[in-house]
Amino acid sequence: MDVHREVRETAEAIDTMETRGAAAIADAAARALRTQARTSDADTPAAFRAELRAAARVLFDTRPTAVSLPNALRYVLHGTEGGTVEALRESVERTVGEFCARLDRAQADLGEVGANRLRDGDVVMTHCHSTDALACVEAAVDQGKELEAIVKETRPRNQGHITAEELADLGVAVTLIVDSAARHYLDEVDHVLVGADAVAADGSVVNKVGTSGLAVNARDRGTPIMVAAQTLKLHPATFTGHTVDIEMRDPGEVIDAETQERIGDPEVVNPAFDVTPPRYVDAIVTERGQFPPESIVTLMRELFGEGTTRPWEEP
Ligand code: RI2
Repeated sequence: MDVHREVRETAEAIDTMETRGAAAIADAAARALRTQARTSDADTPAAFRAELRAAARVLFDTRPTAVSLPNALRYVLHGTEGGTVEALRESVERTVGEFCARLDRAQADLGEVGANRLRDGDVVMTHCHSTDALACVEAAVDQGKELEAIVKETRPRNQGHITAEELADLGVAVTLIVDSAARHYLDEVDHVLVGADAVAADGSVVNKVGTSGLAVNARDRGTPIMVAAQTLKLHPATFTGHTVDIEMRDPGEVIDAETQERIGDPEVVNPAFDVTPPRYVDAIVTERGQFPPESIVTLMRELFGEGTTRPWEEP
């Protein structure tokens, strides 16, 4: 099957995490499908659709946990209609345009909702790098609130560094800590603020590994934990009992081969995500308002109906 070079490059960039973050992955995947459609020389509608599906498969096979990826691919594939190749091509163009615009709007709306939870002078603790979480801080700063942040570096890839830089650009005073210092500083924190790669129907939050331990510690210290997650992160298949696959990444991200060998060649495992049970989460902030985790299922029913075939579309 003729999958365009740019689709393979996008897949490679997602796989190697050059393109990362659930929202950015969804945006890149939708745009890659548009490139496939624009450049397709399929001569029948069936061949065109088959090409699009093949491209979607290449993108889908990159990272298993962030549900924004399959949600984006389904949105484009289901939105593609027409009886001729030209009509189908135009339909992909329109659907991808709508999708990307909706992503941007959703994040801005979510930011406004999340900002209402943040007061002037608050200190937030972050884990990893989430554009949804940063949208809340940005909206709060735009409202004139002064915030401070304690930023966990987030081993093994130190994505907290990206958060530190972006928060500093927003004028937020940043303190960077190693992950294991989080509990030590939780007493000084008003909110733990994280993103999500997937939210299950029972309100469990799948996010960068270390989130669940942070949430348990925060609960113990009485620090509220807010999760910023556009509805694109809601996982429709969890309605029917499916669990979310946790991506295992290369041990080389944790330790270099030489050091590994020197310390007795232990087995090294590198799960990218973990699952935070709903009882450790205070609020899930979406572009449709904020929800206690236990009631996210109501929003999912409203958005998806009982079915799982057409996720992330308006009812
Ligand atoms: P936004 C990231 O995963 C982090 O776990 C982050 O919390 C989540 O995606 C959501 O990111 P990774 O792709 O969509 O860095 O909020 O493994 O940007």
